Amino acid sequence: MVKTALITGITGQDGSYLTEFLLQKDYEVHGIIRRASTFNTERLDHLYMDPHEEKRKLFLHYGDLSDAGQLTNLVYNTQPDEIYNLAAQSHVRVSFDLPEYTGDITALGTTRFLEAIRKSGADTKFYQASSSEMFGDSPPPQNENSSFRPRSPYAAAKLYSYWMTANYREAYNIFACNGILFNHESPRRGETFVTRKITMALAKIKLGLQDKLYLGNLEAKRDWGYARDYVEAMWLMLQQDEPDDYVIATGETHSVKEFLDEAFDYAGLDWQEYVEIDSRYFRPTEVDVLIGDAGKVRKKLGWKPKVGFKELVRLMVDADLKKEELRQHGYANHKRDEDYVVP
Ligand code: NAP
Ligand code: F7E
Repeated sequence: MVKTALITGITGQDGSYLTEFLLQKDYEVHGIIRRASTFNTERLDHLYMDPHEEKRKLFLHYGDLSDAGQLTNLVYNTQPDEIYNLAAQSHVRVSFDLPEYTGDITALGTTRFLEAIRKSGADTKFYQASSSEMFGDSPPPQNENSSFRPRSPYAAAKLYSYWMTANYREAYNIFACNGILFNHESPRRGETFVTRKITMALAKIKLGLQDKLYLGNLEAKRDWGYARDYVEAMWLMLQQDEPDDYVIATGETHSVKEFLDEAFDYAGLDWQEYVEIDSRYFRPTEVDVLIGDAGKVRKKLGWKPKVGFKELVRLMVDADLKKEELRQHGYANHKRDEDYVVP
């Protein structure tokens, strides 16, 4: 039996890795994309299938987490076995500028989806992209039993979605899981998150195209894993007999400064010569230290990360250096094989 999955946020970092993963498992994948005046499908282009292709396994539909009617139509029409709700206004700093919009999409968007499942009566499993940000200043290491102390509009919105997911599980017997994922990165990470901002700037500095990198708080510590590893954990949660919530993390923490050390050392440069502090990148309230305790998922689902901190930093530096070099040689739209080919 071919399984069907419906993914929101399919054009994002995790959406693209999850799509690859599910296509390899022979799923039929339906993704919801937003209408934009510019193309927003770059992370999916290598998987795109012509609508005239008979054996097509990937289908893209217009929709938005603000549009409950369309979400209900899509759930009803695709009758998915599994739904992965990855869409969100996902940037913590931006959520302080757009608190209401972040609440509308990152919080209420989840309720619209859960209601779409309930109203359409679809027999589907539901994955909610919850976040370590929900722990805020809860003492580390954080696990499924730690208290939630959100420190941003984004975190508060994710926490609302977390509890709505748990409530629909209890109230309506929907197979709904929260994956509480700690930070995960990759060469496809959005360009304004700190890791990617660093590796992209480093590539330009190395090639003599940039001489300064402006950053905010270098003392913050994060538990950084590799996005490709983490999408497997999402899938595993929905393959169980019972729905549950799981922390996904590496169990190691590093400061932004340590990320700079590792990345610049690897490229043979000293970051102190290039990095300047700009207060605009500080947050009104910061999450100082995140360290995930992923003991439960390791024990119950047998999941553990494959890529560690050093390897992650290096693979991101390598990818951005290669991309920048290709751009310099005029291959503006060149897709790097190691980045985009399904392994
Ligand atoms: P991302 O790269 O920022 O992708 C976000 C996705 O959501 C994009 O596809 C975006 O579409 C879509 N989206 C945004 N607003 C939407 C709307 N109103 N309607 C429909 N789609 C909308 O995020 P990610 O890093 O892949 O993360 C995936 C999910 O996990 C997010 O919910 C994020 O908050 C959560 N999370 C991420 C991490 C992490 O470290 N990466 C950790 C924990 C939880 P466009 O391409 O059109 O913008
Ligand atoms: O910041 C500091 C910043 O924006 C990490 C999202 O995927 O993970 C992500 O949220 C740290 C923070 O990620 C800059 O203050 C310093 O302490 O890369 P980030 P995040 O805020 O941890 C969680 C788990 C999610 O769920 C989110 O969706 O780095 N920092 N200087 C900076 N951060 C940025 N963005 N830019 C700077 O210049």
